[in-house]
Amino acid sequence: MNTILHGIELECMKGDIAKQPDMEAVVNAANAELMMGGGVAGALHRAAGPELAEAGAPMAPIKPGEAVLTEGFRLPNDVVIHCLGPVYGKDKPESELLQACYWNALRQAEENNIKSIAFPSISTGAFGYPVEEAAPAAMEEIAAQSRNLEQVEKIRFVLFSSQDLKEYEKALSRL
Ligand code: AR6
Repeated sequence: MNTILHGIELECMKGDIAKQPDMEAVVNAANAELMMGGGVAGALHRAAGPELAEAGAPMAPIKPGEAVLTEGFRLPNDVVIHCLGPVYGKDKPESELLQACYWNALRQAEENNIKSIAFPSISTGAFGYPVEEAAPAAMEEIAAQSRNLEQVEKIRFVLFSSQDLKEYEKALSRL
């Protein structure tokens, strides 16, 4: 599903965040230490190689809502933007911290002249954020920021399951 909003192409698709060769940046659903993990962090670190964790180490730990940038190493992307999402039920207020991830990731992209960025569904795996709440929060923040973007031209959500894809498409269609 594709939409243009304020001149920005917004897309939702099912797929693997580590296999997005046409995007300049991919976003990692990171841990605070910026180390290898499960889910998205596992897929990205495995594909990028050990240099990804070495590059992140000097910037760790990061706090919920923050985003930092490294190069992509063996990934097909120039850069990885690492976001620490909130742990649902622990890091509060969850929706503000989740939206801060998207805001900070887009700010990093803008500062680094990045034209295309792919996001996973931050916090909805190990961190337990219900996808039906996370999807509209993420999409509303992207929509709010889209009018301020000068470098970013394309934003993609890469969802792992059909159910997650459905939730993000629903949120996109409501914008
Ligand atoms: N591509 C796209 N989406 C994926 C992939 C993939 N390869 N793998 C999983 N997902 P999670 P979080 C989906 O747990 O909740 C890590 O271990 C997954 O189904 O990766 O922010 C870190 O080290 C879910 O919908 O991120 C942290 O400790 C979504 O991506 C912690 O988990 C996010 O799941 C971060 O937890």
